[in-house]
Amino acid sequence: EQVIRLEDYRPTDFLIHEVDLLVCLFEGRAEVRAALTVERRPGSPEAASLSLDGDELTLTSLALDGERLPEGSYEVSPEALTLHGLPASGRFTLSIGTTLEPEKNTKLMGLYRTRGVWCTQCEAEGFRRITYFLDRPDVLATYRVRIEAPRAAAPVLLANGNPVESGPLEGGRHFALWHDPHPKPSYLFALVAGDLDVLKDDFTTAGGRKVDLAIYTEKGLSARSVYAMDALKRSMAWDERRFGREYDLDVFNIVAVSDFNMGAMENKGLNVFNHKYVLLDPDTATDGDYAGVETVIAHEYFHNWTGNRITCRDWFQLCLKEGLTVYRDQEFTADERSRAVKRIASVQLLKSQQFPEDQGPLQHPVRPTRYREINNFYTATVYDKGAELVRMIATILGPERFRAGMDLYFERHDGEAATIEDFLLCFEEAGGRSLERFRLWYAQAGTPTLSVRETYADGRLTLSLSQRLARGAAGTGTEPMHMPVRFGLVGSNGADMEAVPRAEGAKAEDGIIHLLEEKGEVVFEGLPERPLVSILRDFSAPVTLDFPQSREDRLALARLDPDAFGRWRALADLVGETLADAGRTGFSPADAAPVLQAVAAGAADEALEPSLRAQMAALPGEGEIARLVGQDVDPGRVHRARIAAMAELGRIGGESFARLLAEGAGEPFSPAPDSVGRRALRNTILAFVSLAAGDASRAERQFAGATNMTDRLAALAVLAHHFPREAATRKALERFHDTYAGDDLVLDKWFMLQASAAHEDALADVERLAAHPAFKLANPNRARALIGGFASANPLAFHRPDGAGYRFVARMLTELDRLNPQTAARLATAFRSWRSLEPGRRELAAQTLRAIAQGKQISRDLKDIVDRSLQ
Ligand code: B3K
Ligand code: ZN
Repeated sequence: EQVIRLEDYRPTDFLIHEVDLLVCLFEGRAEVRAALTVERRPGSPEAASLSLDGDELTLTSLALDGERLPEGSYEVSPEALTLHGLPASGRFTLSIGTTLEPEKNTKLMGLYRTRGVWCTQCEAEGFRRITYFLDRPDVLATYRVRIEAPRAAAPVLLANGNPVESGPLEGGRHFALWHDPHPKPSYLFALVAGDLDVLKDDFTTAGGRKVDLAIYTEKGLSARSVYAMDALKRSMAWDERRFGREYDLDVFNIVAVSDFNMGAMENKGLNVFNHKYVLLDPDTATDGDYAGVETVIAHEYFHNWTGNRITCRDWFQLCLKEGLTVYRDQEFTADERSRAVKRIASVQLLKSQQFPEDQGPLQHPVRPTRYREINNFYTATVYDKGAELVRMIATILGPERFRAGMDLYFERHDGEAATIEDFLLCFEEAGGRSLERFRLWYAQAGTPTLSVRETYADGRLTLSLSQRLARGAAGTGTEPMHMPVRFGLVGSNGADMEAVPRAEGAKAEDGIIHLLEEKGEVVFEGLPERPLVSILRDFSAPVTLDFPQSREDRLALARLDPDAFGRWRALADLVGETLADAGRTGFSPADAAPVLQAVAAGAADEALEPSLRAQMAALPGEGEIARLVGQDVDPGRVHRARIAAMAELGRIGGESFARLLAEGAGEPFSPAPDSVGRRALRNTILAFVSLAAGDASRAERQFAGATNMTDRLAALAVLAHHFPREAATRKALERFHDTYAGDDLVLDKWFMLQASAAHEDALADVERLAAHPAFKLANPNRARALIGGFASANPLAFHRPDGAGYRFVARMLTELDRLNPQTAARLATAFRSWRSLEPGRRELAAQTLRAIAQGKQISRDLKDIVDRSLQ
């Protein structure tokens, strides 16, 4: 099996300057003719042949400057086209004909058809499924694309860049010609043809360019893209304000499709989206969906500069565009909504998704150095830890110098395919500070532990810090790294104390301790009282914190810290420890009482914005508790501990929770943050109260009376998860199904909700759902709802002690792998923490993984994940 290594990178021997594509679409097939303007790279050997990538391609014609190539001057297979004896200098044109079957393309990479719509997905290596090409991100060309298609099936014809010309052809066909003046790598190519509805708007850039905006959706759905359009316009304005980045084409098009391997794709001027991240209205979408649409719309738009104008030299540099763009979309949401709430949500995601990856067999550095299948590296580590690294640069440099570094990066590398080194150099130059100890974060995998110890006497506080990184599955280095540690010293009056530190082995400035060595010490003198140490504010470094701070201090911080994130962190860490203990030895109401009282107090604290109260109230998920338990995890015990804690919390919240629920009932829907926060708070509490009372009737009433999907689904979740066998639950599920039977996005929620319901018969339910007429394995959203809902969101059932949950998932994945390897591989990561299970389950999970690996037709995608999981 071929391994691609970073150290083997070398530039191509040939350049491709221009791509002229003719794509003729017919029912059942597509004919592609590519005319490539090619030139031998100055200085590259004259004898070098040109080897173009292909994937399942059929060559139909081949010519060099209009002449057919003689036998023997080339070799062709579905995977490669190699040409010998090409001109030593000057430009020449290579014309390549291929024929495709989009209807049979279930991998959803390259050109495929979804609900009658032709569309493409090229990142990372899909363009080679359309034509033979140097399909790598450092080959930048301008594209001219002519699409010809039957007008009835495809009145809308779109490609990258600006529209040039369109018109009728014979036989009911028509054409459109598009030109993209910005040189781009092939992974950003896109084409769409179909019968679509459209929502139009426009945006005028700061520089005065009027941009036509359009969101295309399947027939009858364009009213649901109003919010996405609003998010797009806000994103465009924000990128101008915050980063000085303007849009650079006359049009910006978004197309929403039903069958898509991931969230969305940032193709130049023609973003293609999973319709889940475009279509919304209060009746069919939850507040979480609204947040998802806003984030993904912004993310893909921001890629226009971080990804498209400046792209990646090779796929090892993926975090250069992804980590940076996630950072940018997080900042957008923080600016548009609440900074503290967004930061907490990002940290929760990091801990629940990236930490387990970093701490298990799929561990890899933010910039990997080898891969077998690049599509398996679109991970939480590359995206979310990648964003944390950019955030740390901003923390280390401060906002002005960070912005100067970004400006320099845009100026210096515009139009180029860059590397992490290029990026870091811009910040070293603009920031006037070495990032030598910092750059190790890109190379060293794993979650470091930051240990903090405090001693106080006579107005003198000493903080001793140390860092440690254990070598994990990736086998990378363990050197000390530059860790910015944000902190505050909180007085009993709830205000930060002014304190000037003295530091050794560390530097402290502007509320940040810079730990650069393994150990460091900071001393504060002349303090009026013993402060409460609020450490790692803003989660300023992605670490595991080891700080044996007393429970009293943490409970005080949860009440008093003037930093909202600090309040949440103090409380969340206490809750996490309490539930981890319960997950090891069983839940003890007496032990948990003070912590749960603090949770209830946080939920009821009217000084906090509602979303923050909801975050204070939420308990960590079972996966997160399992991670905190660490070893020999019994997922059944973790589940029972969490349920017991929820019920106990409902009892503790008592009257105050009942009041909160009563107050909000009947509040009209609005997507505004306060309204979202109040719904989140009420729906979090609804589960606690229902469990405490052992009574489904509140949830039943909320389900029946709900005026929006958030409240309806939350109530249904309480019924399905906690009262699975009650007749009312069965009736509610049926009613929900019948109401939304024609709506795929809502039906996905119906599958997901049942797949994730933890109870004795969950597996039988999921097997029944897999045979439901509406279950379609070939649709990634549906597959993720059922298989992902079960394997990743239902630990109790997935980790059944008899291994039947594992075997069910293995069967589904093996079947899915034949249709769509990328989605199968992604879902298989549900096994990634198998080594931390108790011995019985550990052995059963390993057996299952080995059985998948031995499958006869296993794809490279799935095999890569399974092999690495087992290593
Ligand atoms: N760049 C795409 C992801 C492509 C995934 C390819 N397997 C979406 C995004 O991150 O914006
Ligand atoms: Zn991205």
